[in-house]
Amino acid sequence: MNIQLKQKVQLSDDDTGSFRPDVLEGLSAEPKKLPSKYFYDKTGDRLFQQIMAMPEYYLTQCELDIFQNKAEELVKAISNINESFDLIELGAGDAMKSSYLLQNLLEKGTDFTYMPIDISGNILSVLQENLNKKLPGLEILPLEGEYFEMLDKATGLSKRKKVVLFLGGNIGNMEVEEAGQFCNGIKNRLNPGDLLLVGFDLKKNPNTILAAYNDPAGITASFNLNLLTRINRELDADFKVENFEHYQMYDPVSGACRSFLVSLCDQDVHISKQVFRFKENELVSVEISQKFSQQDIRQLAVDSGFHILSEIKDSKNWFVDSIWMV
Ligand code: AVI
Repeated sequence: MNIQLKQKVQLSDDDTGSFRPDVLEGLSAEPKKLPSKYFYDKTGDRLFQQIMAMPEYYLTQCELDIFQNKAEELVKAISNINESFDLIELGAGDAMKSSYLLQNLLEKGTDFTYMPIDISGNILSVLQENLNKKLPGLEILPLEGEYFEMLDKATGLSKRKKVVLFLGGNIGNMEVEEAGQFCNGIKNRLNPGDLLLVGFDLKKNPNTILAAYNDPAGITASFNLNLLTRINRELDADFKVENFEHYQMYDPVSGACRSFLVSLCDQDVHISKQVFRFKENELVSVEISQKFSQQDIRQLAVDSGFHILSEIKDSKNWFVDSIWMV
């Protein structure tokens, strides 16, 4: 691969490009909402690292169990495509889990380039530094920006087969319909025979799920409230963060686990010369973390134009990495 391609590819427009209109639109809506993709500024990245280390937040450990202890099975499923490929990871974060797969692939002498995509340039720098140390033989091309724009960039860079990873239960941060459109969007950017590996958090004891998003130390609360601090800093707003509180709910029937910020009083907030009125106890929806049954996953795969090749679960059967082919 051309050495220049190993530099980080950046989007030309800055992150605030969509941040401001998204926030203004979300807070003008009824009921109010804010997109969770903006959680991840520098403080948000650090708080999310803390969430992943919490005993209650089982998702990371479950998927890590798959990547640490079932990497052979993952490699076998991926090797189905039988030729050199680009391994593209959407929302790669610090690549903590995927590094086990990368190591296994390197040990088997597989010819591939790792292309981590993330909206956070900060976390991509951490990833690159870690992987350069841990896996010096790895060919890596970080792509900073929105998933589809970077996926288009990645597919434009080479004609090789593609294996796309979407781990960590990130698919759950979309409403069900949106998840279908998203998977279909990936499918439309791939060719027959390409693969998509998606991590799904499975429906389980509702108390286990609720505890993962309602930790007693309040880390998840700080993570969610940090979005208001980010809006204050980047969009010249005057949220009084102490006037809002984190609220979490889980509906075991639909599998929707939702987080809200609750306004603790009647208050006005100014953002870029606009005034937003919040009533006492008014909710701002900030995140969905959808949980899935096996049937939900099968339906999603079929509806978005894939067929399921194999499914690998952790030892508790709480999480599944589902491997789909176009
Ligand atoms: C990134 N995503 C999969 C996390 C989740 O579980 O929905 C984000 C998160 N929000 C609160 N805790 C973790």
